[in-house]
Amino acid sequence: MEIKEPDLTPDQLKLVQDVLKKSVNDRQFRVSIVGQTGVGKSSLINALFGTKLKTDPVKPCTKEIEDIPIEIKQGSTLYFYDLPGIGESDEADEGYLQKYREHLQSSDVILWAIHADNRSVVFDLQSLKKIMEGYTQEQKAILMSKLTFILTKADVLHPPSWIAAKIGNIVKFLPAPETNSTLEQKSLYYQKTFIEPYGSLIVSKTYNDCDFYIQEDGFKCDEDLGLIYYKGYMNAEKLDKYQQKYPQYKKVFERLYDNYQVIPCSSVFRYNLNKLMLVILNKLGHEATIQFQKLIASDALDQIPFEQTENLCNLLVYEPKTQKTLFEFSRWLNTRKTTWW
Ligand SMILES: Nc1nc2c(ncn2[C@@H]2O[C@H](COP(=O)(O)OP(=O)(O)OP(=O)(O)O)[C@@H](O)[C@H]2O)c(=O)[nH]1
Ligand SMILES: [Mg+2]
Repeated sequence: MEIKEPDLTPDQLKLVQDVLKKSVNDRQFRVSIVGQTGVGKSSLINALFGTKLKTDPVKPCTKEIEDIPIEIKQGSTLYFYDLPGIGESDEADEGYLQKYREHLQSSDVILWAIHADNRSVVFDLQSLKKIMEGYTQEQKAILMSKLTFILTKADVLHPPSWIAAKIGNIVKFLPAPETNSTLEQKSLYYQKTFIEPYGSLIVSKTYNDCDFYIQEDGFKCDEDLGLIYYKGYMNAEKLDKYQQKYPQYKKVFERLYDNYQVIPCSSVFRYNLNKLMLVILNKLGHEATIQFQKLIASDALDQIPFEQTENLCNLLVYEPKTQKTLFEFSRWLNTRKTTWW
């Protein structure tokens, strides 16, 4: 599906940058999660914040927008919004897309969740287009600048096995190199499909913590608010080029580049949740990064207590002839616990 967006005029660009500025006095940060039904949106919020949003293994579940206020420090709240999943039925989708259209305008960051094991893109692309129907160029640019695509349920990509690294009494899940490479390629594929076509419209921003100043096309600094903007599509080649030319600003380019990343994650394995939260906070701005530092400081989002890992392994070998269970992974793990580790 070829999409060619005309470039923004200087006035339009100024308007987009103004909307993306987050006033330091507006201490309510809003993050919304959207995507097809069943991709694991509610589960992801539960994994991030220990909430108990309803989830369902079979049928569409979230029917109304749920708001989840996360107050880390008094007076500054991070609002997460769980939206109903699209793809339920034509009639339901019409209402949901209308809700998306209204609600996304007031969100600061929008997570668009896609099942990691999916490869058909038409439904999501068409839904994105439907949301933007009737949008002006500036509104499209604002929406695309706020969007981050995520690949959910990354744990379903196997074999080869995922690696559970046991560190003391906690476990961190990592994909085996082959799975990691598949995830990287998938992320690139979705980046090319969903982000690149709108690349010329996207305005990415990050905070200026290093007297950043360069004279290159696409970059602009807002000295009053300490913000750096980049307009356009920052791909891996551009990142590499700028990092080589200005090594002192490596971290700035990295943060800008992160805004265009498609992030694979898993709620079940708690994989990459820390990285996802970091990208969200960076996208929300410096103020949010300071206010909600606690969420990412300890790496706890990616950790699972060792005793809970046995519930995540599901192999049971049964012989119908003898009606015997020959092997059950969780039991095996239990017997090894005392002897192995
Ligand atoms: N393997 C695996 N399953 C997951 C993961 N996250 C969610 N699930 C399962 O996927 C199913 C659907 O999850 P939900 O969180 O209800 O999905 P949703 O996107 O909120 O669905 P709607 O509310 O209908 O839009 C549930 O059975 C979850 O247990 C994950 O990271 N890995
Ligand atoms: Mg849900």
